[in-house]
Amino acid sequence: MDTPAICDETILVTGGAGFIGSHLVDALTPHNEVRVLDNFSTGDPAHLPDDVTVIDGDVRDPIALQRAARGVDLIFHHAAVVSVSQSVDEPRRSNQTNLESSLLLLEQARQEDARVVVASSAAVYGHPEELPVSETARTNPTSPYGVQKLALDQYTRLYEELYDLPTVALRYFNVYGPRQQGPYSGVISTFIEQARADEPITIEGDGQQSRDFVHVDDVVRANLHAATTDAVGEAYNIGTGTRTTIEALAETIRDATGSASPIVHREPRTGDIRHSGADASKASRELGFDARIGLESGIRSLVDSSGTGRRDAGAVSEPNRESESYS
Ligand code: UD2
Repeated sequence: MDTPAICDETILVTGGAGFIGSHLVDALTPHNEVRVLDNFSTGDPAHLPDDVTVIDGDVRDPIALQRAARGVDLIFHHAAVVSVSQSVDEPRRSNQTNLESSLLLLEQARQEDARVVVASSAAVYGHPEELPVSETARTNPTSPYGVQKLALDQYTRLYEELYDLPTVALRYFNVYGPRQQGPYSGVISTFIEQARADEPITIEGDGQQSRDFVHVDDVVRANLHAATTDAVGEAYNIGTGTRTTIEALAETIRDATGSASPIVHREPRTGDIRHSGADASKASRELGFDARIGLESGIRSLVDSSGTGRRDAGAVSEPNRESESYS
């Protein structure tokens, strides 16, 4: 199915300066009025196009949220504390951002009668009992982050059931692509950085653990399908349906970069999920969404691009920013 076009809408993207959010903003901006609510704790203003309205505020702040959501037709909710380990260290703090503010956002959406698409996660499944994991599998998160995403996912469904609000939750598997940066950026960007620097590529554990890696451009397409589907009030796995071991990933990245890096093993990560892979058939059937970018070509284009995919700072003019600070 072709990717649906979204035109002439007023759209809010929370976390719109972040990794996934900023790619979504790029796709929406040419044909819509797009607002971004971001506190720039991890988001980067250089990722934003010029013709977007930026509200520099925190999603936990009801006033900022109210202003950002006023008159919108559609909300994509990507603002979150994305670090699983941070959620383990500070469960209440991550809960405020990942759950309490999401509830504020759903309430705001109700007032505006706006459709909502939320970023959920494969973290809702914890250690999957079956592979590939389908949406009906047992949910058993192993971190506060996973509990928060599961609660958000369930609230999203409930808002459709109780209040007839059109909502969709997208359960992302391991997303990668340009602009993924910082300490919680994921194994692909870490390995590419290590390979480029000819430093050892560090596999945690035996490398036989596996993941379903999905390119951010596919994730953007999934969001556009979710924004236009009639099959609302549902959660969908967003992955490719193909699992890759971390060892195979390390070799693919070493080959793609032409690096001389040795591949080394260190201690496994405490609590690491052994295998994670999506049954992606529900999204295919009901949303008409199928991932198109295979891992090798995704890595190849990432390696061939100029690095993190950041814009040249000199080439970016300041976006139309409504600057406010919230503590
Ligand atoms: C992903 C998500 C996380 C959450 C979780 C749910 C990312 C970046 N994170 O965590 O938000 O949804 O899934 O289960 O997508 N590894 C190495 N060497 C390194 C770094 C990582 O071997 O230098 C291994 C790591 O031990 C793990 C695998 O690579 O087995 C993937 O790690 P990750 O941090 O990219 O993502 P994951 O699956 O832990």
